[in-house]
Amino acid sequence: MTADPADLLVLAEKTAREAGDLVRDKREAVERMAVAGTKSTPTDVVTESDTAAEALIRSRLFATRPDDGFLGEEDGSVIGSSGVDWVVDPIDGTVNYLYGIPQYAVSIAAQIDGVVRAGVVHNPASGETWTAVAGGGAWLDGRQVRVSACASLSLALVGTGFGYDAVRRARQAAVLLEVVPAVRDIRRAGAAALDLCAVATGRLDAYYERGLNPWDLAAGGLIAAEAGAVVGGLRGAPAGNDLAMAATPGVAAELTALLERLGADRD
Ligand code: LIP
Repeated sequence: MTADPADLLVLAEKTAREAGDLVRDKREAVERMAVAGTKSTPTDVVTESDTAAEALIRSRLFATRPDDGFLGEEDGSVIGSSGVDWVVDPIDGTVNYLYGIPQYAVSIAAQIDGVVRAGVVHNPASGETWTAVAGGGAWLDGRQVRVSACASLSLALVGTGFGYDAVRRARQAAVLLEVVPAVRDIRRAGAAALDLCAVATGRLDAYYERGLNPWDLAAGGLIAAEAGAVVGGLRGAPAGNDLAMAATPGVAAELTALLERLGADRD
């Protein structure tokens, strides 16, 4: 089956909106959302909305494209034969979702032959939807977005996040101690996909985090890059689990050098 990124994006956006309606309605139906289970640590939670949303997304994507591959946060991977692989976080920002904080997203990316070519990040609480196809720019609700013009790290508003493991968090806090005095301020909003979209939209000048999974990063990383952000890791590595950074070009080199000096990509 041929794979046009624009067609993949249409399917991804429709699916993300439907999944977003499901998770939002489920959250609004209860005062307190129950924890259905935990994963890497007792604070790494999953709700029945996470699993229901991922099941819906799988069903919709495979109904249209049965030969594709799939990598989801909650229910593992499916090997495909079409050359298209979907990388999905049904609820990025699950802890925010659990607490009723309206900062969570459905993130769906399409890889063609291993390269992300289309992505959508949809915030069901705000209704905001970011989209991109490779080479086609980044868009928020139909309006093209670009990174900020910040040209000095000391004036940069920088987002970050922390893992679920206490030992990792202690190390991340040690790095943060050195970052805080070097920048305008820090924001920790709790959803990597939305942090990456914030960089794309100029709401953050940069974002970095250690320990992201492919489903946290895939769609938001494309959107940030298509908005003009420098997206990568440290020491010449691509963005990935060791360290993911997205920054407006005016601060990317300064932030990269600082994070490399601090060993932000190491425990
Ligand atoms: C979350 C990320 C966030 C990170 C959290 C968690 P989840 O993903 O979006 O940036 O700081 O620790 O990994 O678990 O909500 O899909």
